[in-house]
Order: sequence, then structure tokens, then C-alpha cells
Amino acid sequence: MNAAITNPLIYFSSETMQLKGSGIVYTEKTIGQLAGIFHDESARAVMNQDTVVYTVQAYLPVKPGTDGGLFLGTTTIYPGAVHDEYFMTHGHFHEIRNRGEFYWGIQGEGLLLMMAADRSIQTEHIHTGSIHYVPGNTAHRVANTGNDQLVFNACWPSDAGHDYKEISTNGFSFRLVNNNGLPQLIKNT
Ligand code: PAN
Ligand code: ZN
Repeated sequence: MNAAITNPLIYFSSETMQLKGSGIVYTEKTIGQLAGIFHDESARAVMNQDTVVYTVQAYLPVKPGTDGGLFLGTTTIYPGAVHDEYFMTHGHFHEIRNRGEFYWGIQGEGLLLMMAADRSIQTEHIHTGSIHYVPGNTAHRVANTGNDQLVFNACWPSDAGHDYKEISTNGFSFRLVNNNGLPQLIKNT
């Protein structure tokens, strides 16, 4: 006989658009924690440093670094901008570079930026019900281009890890700015 199958410990609440249950790790990224990420650093520096740009709830059923497991996360990006650049996630490559990931849109609107190792960029529109495959060896970041919270879920391998250094140092090759109310990709200079 197989070991007893237990009920899931977590669920996704369609009321709050958040993960619920035990063992969920919550982190938030504020304007103060995102120094050097947005183009206009002087605009960022004079904003309220406690302003929350995004939150992540993660369900990690196995220890980070375990191979063969999966992690699940809900990211909520608030609407807003630093000067003309939309609020966005820090962005990263996976530490084990070839690890891929699924993203899927729950609420709100945004753009997923994917950057290959040669710094070429591909974008996909995130919205309710959209599904996105982020291939391995690809940096990924999401910007909220709407007026409401952007909520998306993600599932990635438990041994993937996150390499934030490469993006902190070299950024993405393109930025997403609000040009008279419309998202526009501009080359990062
Ligand atoms: C996501 C991201 C999440 C926050 O769960 O970690 O959206 O973005 P940053 O990690 O770039 O701050 C994911 O891609 N996990 O691998
Ligand atoms: Zn990732």
C-alpha cells in the first residue's frame, strides 16, 4: 500500500488573490530595497523608501537546492512608476542556468521580459489566464503596466536558485517605460 496521501496544505484564494495556508514564506520589496534597478536613480532616491513595489508568497515544500522538487509562488506588483519606468520585479537568471519556469497571469496587466544570454529580448503580455513558459538560460522580469495590482503565479524547480547579481550589475538590455500612457520598450543605456 502507498503512503497515505494528505490533503494539500495550501490553496489560492480567489477573494484575496493570495496563497493561503501554512508554511508560506512572505517577502516584500520596497523602493528602498531596489536601489540601482530603475534607470532614474535620483527619482527613486527621493521617493518614500517604504513604498512596497511587489510582494512574493512562496510555498517551498522541499529544501531549496533539492533536485526533483517544485516551488510555487504568487507575485503581486503594485501599480506605479519610478519617473516613467513601471514598477517591476528585480529580475534574475536562475543560479542553475538551464532551469526553466512557468508563469501564469491571475489579475491585472503587465509585460514579461525575457532576456537570453546574448541579451536579446522577448516580451509577452501577462493578463488573467495567460500562460508563459520561461525557458532555461533566460533572465526574467515582470513590469506592471496597468492601474491595478498585477498578480501572477510561478512554478519553478526547487534546485533552480536565483542569481540576482548579473541583473544588478548589467541590468536588462531593454526597459519598459510609460510613454503618454502606453508601454514602450527602450534600449537600456
Ligand atoms: C518568481 C520571482 C518573483 C519576484 O517567483 O522570484 O516574481 O521576482 P524577483 O525574484 O526577480 O525579485 C520567479 O521567477 N521565481 O523563480
Ligand atoms: Zn525565476
